[in-house]
Amino acid sequence: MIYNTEAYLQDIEGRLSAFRLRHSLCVADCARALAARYGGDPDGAYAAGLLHDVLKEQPREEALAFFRARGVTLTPVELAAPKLWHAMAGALYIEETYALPAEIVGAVRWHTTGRTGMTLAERILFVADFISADRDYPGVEDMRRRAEASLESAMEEGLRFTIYELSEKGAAIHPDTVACYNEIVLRDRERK
Ligand code: DGI
Ligand code: FE
Ligand code: FE
Repeated sequence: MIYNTEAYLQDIEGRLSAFRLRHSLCVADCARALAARYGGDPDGAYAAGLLHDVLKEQPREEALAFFRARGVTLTPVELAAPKLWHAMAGALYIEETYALPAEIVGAVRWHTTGRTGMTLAERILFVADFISADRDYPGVEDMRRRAEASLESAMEEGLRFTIYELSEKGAAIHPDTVACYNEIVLRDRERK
């Protein structure tokens, strides 16, 4: 697969603020490094990183029209959480626009909630989004150390953090987020 990096860059430059453009470049770099470390496809990881938030700044009405036009129905949890939309819409968009392989489309599709049975490419992007060079939150250093030890360890902590933050705010937790977390902690327990 030959990735048209120039086209992806032009696309995100036209759609994203300077802040999120920089984030996307950092996630792409980080995903490429994780792919090299964990035996993934570095070029694919880089492409997924560049494009993962491509529709993050799409206006809500436009996103809803985008789903409507494709016959996508949102669950009540999804309807209540516009922050989840860019992963769903972004995956459809890059598939339609760039005919990217399923592995890249899946990485973008699941980068926000996670899901059970995540592929290597999906886990790489999920973790890269948490530990990219632009990220600066309390605990990011711990996350980076975990990501060096194993993707699962970083994912578990990231999901715990997300579930904690959302529940603290009284927000709904997407069932895919919960399922992803449960799968990881149950698998850990098996090993102990
Ligand atoms: O797009 P980014 O900001 O780089 O990162 P992201 O795609 O992981 O989005 C993070 C946002 O998504 C954050 O504000 C919390 C929200 N989110 C993640 N998982 C869930 C969620 N919101 C709800 N309601 N439920 C979830 O399970
Ligand atoms: Fe995102
Ligand atoms: Fe992101």
